[in-house]
Parts: sequence; structure tokens; C-alpha cells
Amino acid sequence: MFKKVLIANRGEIALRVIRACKELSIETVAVYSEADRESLHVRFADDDVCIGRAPSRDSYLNIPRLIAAAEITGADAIHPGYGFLAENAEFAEKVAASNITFIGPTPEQIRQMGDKAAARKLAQQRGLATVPGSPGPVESMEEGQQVAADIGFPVIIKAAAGGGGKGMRVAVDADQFSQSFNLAKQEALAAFGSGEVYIEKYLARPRHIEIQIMGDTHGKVMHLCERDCSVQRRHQKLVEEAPSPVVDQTLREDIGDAAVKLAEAIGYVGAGTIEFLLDADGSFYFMEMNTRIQVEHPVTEMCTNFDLVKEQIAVAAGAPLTLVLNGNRLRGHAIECRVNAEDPSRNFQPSPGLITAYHPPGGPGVRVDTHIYAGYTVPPYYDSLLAKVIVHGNSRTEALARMRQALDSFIIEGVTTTIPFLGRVMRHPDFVAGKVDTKFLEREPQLLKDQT
Ligand code: MV4
Repeated sequence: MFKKVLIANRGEIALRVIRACKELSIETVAVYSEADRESLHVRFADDDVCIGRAPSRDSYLNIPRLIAAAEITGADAIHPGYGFLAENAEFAEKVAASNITFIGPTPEQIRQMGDKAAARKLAQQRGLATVPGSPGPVESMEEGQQVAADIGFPVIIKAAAGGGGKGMRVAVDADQFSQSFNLAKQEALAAFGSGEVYIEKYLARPRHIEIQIMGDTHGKVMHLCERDCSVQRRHQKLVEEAPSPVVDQTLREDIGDAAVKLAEAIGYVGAGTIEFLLDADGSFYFMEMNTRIQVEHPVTEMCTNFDLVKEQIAVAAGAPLTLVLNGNRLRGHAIECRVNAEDPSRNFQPSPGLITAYHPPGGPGVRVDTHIYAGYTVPPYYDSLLAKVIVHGNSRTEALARMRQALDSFIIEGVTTTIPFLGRVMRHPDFVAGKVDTKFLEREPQLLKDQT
């Protein structure tokens, strides 16, 4: 097992990883930017290193400084968390070249799945259903128009190097196609340094269903149930739950098998997530794979009773999977709400600043993953996640009631938060009925307003 793990991250996920390390009797190293001096991850880690100025590119994205921090403190592994360098193959490579273990998949696996067009091709080769579309990247406008005409409009043009919704454009007819195609290409080139795009038939109201998987270095891969992340805004997930209210055990096994098959095809090691679109008729299609631990991993932990972060560390050290779940032994229902320092009535404008009062919810089946406290100042440089409220209940109904009471008793003063908005979502008849898709918030703009 590792002696000392450096956490190349900040905020709640840094605390989450430190907790797992403490349970495993592994020492920890926090890295922090000048804006994060007063952060709890610095206080709770055994060792800490300031790695630069506040902007991420000067600190949390600076590969040489992170590796130097690990070498100076004698860390033998690095956990990347999510965001920042978590899916950066070059980082994973440089960590390994410094004789430090990267807690995650191999650089090759990160690269294979980072190219979304290649991942789609691999999924097809392994027999997974994908949305009808181009067989690979589309080279020219003419080829694109031909593909679109063949599959029929509307179509969606996606950046091969993208993911998470960046560099995506929808076209409803051939006229719009040329414009959308060029825009998608430009956006992709500017954002990812590659203008490569591929085309799919556009599904109007899919649900976002993703499967948590975990693989070890002995060739074993398992899945741990799906998560339903259909409540999103501009590709930012706001609410996640497990299991999905619309997935039965048969469908769970089918999607789970598909996810495991794809992960096995590349000998995947570590925690990963395979995203699918679920259509209203029950068809599901592979969309992309994320090669990291995700923000919403706690809902899976709550309904499988399985510690994903401890397992990430164990498999990175070469241990075999401790348990093969594959969607079995599920208990109850879990929901997560992301509490952000944002104002929903002002287009989710960030609201950084001093937390003047803080009281978290509690009681049976309530978990809060957060790094904030009274007196903490939310810096303006990073994402605006303040806390994740995760509830578990014997049924979805019980979990929903728990989430409502938890949000209603969560006190955060000094900054504007999304707590009241989330409370309204938890009471919306469509959410209560489990009838949501990725267009839910667009249809319900009144949810964004104060006091409705
Ligand atoms: C789609 C789609 C409809 N049809 N692909 C958004 C994120 C990126 N991973 C893929 N996304 C989508 N791909 C086809 N063929 C709709 C979306 C999409 C979406 C997907 C999941 C959750 C929220 C979303 C919001 C808008 C669009």
C-alpha cells in the first residue's frame, strides 16, 4: 500500500480523498494556491505545499510544480480528484515517469476515451449501441451534409476532443447544417486545439444515465449501478440520483453489461463512468466515457455501501477488487443536490465571498460533503460548488422527504446559494414523479425565480 498520497486538487473532493487515506492509514499531502491558504484540505493533510498563485494555470494545473511537491514531500502516489488534471494523459504520464503512482487509469486509457469519436468507434466494435451517425470523424462539409441527409435531421455535431457539452451544435435542416458545422469546428479548435467533429442523430428529450464502473489491475471490471443525472443546466449537473427511477433490473443489467464490456475492452483500471442517453422508448446509446471519479459518486456509495475512493486507492496499489457487485445488493435510494454559490434568478451568476453563518443538515441518511465553514471566504477563481447534500432512504419517496428537510435546514449566509432553487426542484411534480429529461429546466423557467 502507499505511504503518502498527494492530492492534486482542492475543495470538497480533496477532503473526501484525505478521509479515505486516513481510514487506510496513508499519510496525505495537500497542495494549495495562494487563494486557498485557509482551506480545510491544507489543515487536515499531514503535509502541505503552496504551488502558486490563485489562477488554476499557475497552481492546480501546473504539472511540474505538482510533481515537485510530491518529490519534496516523499509522496508515492497522486490522486487527481475530478476536474483540473484528472483526465490529462500527459499528467498521468509524467507522474509515472517520476516513479509516482497515478491513482487512476493509464495514460493510454485516458487518451483512448478522451477522443470521443474513437471511443464511439470502439463502442460500436464491441457491440454497444450508439446513436446513428458518422462512422468516425467527418472531414469535410460535403461529407457532413451527406451523413446528415442519410440519418435525417435534426442532427448534432460534436467535437471529437470535447465532452461534457463543449463544442456541440444542433442542426435542424441542411441550411442550418453548414453554419452549425463551421461553428462546431471553430469552437472545437479554439477550446481543444483540434477541429475534429463527428455527427449523430439528435435525440430530442433523452435522459442522462451513467454507469459507475471500477476495474483492477488483474483484468476484472465491475459496475456499481446507474446514476440518473437528467437535471442539468448548460451541461452542469444539478441533481443526481441512484438508482434511476426509470431503470428496472433488466435494463440495469443490459446497460451495466454494455458498460463492463467497453471497460474490459481496454483493460480499464480504476473508477470510471460510462455515459448513455436513454430514449423515451427504452433504447440506450453509448455517449462517452469519463476516466475519473465524478462529483456525483456519493449517490452510488450510498446505495451500494461501497467506498469508491478507498477502492480507487486500493486498486491503484495493485489490490484486486474487494467485491464484485455488478448492480446487485442495492439498498434503497440516494439523491444528491449540488449547492453552488450562484444566483439562479441572475442566470446562475457566481456569488463568491465570506460565509458569515453555517449550519449543515444532519440526521439519519443525510451526508454533506463540503469544504466550507463559517468564516471561510469562497474565492472567485474556481468552480462555485459549496457543498453536496446526499440523502439516502429506503425508498425514493423517503429520500425525497429527507432531501427537502435537509435543504430546508441548511443554513449558509453571506453568499447567495442554489439551496432555495433545489428545494423547489425537489417539490416539482415532474421531479417527484421521476418524469424528467435533459430539457426539464428549459421547460420550467419559473423554477429559477425567487419565491415561487
Ligand atoms: C446528445 C443529445 C442528443 N442527441 N447526443 C450533452 C453532453 C454530451 N456529453 C452529449 N450531450 C448530448 N448529446 C445526441 N445524439 C443531447 C445531449 C445533451 C445532454 C445530454 C445529457 C445531459 C444533458 C444534456 C443537455 C443537452 C444536450
